[in-house]
Amino acid sequence: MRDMELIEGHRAITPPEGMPVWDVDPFDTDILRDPEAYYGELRARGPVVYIPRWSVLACGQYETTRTVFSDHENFVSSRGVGLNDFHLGEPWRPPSIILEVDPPEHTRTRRVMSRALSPKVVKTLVAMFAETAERLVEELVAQHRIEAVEDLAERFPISVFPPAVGMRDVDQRILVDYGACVFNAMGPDNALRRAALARNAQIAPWIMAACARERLTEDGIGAMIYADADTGEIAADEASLLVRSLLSAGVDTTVTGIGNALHCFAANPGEWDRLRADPSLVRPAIEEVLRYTSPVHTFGRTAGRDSQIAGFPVVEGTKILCVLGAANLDPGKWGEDAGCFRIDRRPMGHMAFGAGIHGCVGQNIARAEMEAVLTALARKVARIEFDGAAPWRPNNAIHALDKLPLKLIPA
Ligand code: OVM
Repeated sequence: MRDMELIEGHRAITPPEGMPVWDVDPFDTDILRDPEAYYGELRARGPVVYIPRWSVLACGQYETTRTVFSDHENFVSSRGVGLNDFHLGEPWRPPSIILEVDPPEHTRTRRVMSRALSPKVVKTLVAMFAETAERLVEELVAQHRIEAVEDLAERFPISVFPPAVGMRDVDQRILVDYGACVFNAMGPDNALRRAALARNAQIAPWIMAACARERLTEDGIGAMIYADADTGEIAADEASLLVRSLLSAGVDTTVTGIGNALHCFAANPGEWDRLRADPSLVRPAIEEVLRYTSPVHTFGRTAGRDSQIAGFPVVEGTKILCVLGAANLDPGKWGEDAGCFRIDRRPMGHMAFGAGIHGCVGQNIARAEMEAVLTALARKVARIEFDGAAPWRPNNAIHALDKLPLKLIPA
């Protein structure tokens, strides 16, 4: 251990006995822009592979990915879910006290967040979500041609989520960019991560200030979290960090989910017709969007002790990339048409929200946002057509569109 070699701030490992070795950079911008071939090859090479470029393991087959991701006892989050091992170096920001912790620390903060984002709370927001979506979609349909990333995918969550949290002043650019920073920071020290961290120097102070109790309304999700500081369930500085988690994980992800949904339907007009013919398919349609174009494509874990993956030995300190995007397209799980977007698939057990004790705590609110947007669109828009190139935006952990020029054909 004394002369342990580090790479990307984690323990450099030797290839585990018998494990396939793949000389690839999963964070190469070409792969991040168009990952499907990489996903397929990752799954084809085996349940787990060793990637020398970053001295990490990676899995993309559904079963193994799910097993590793939900095994919080062997594969911990407290050492960071990116490539840096928090045991061996300073994290780039004070760690999240819900994402980057293990039980027992995780249990208390998770309980507070679960309550603040419970189905009961989400229910109180759906009318506001629906009205906002109706108004926004009406305006955009009148416009006819839109740049759907900024005009809709970003604008909708920014119009509803920060107000739901209780934020009084909202800045679309800062909030969306902060999410991009957090997710790019999970990757290696590449150009994406460097740019994100440089940008974060300006953003982080704004974000932390926005998390203070006196900046929040008394009736929002943020106030609910602070109320748990009054009872002593958490400390006041923990409340502000949990509000930071809302802003870290709750904006860029839903922006991406909505943008990706629009892309799915522009590319599959027959599925749009089906949704319009039967609006009760909106919920399964959302799950299929999440499976087919998972907003979070890759998330890491660290082996907290010597263990095994798919029968191969894994030493303590090993970083494992769980490629959720690959698992969600695995024909071994979803069948030979895994690569088809079908809104009636009902893809039970998809990995877009993760799995296990760290499974997305905001998934109910995320679904509610997507439902509001798709429902309003299904009522008012007969066809969603591409109106130019729709390139993807490379990010070390998020699979999002950079631009999405669309024509909305009114119903
Ligand atoms: C957090 C956090 C940040 C990014 C993602 C996430 C998907 C959580 O700060 O707690 O979960």
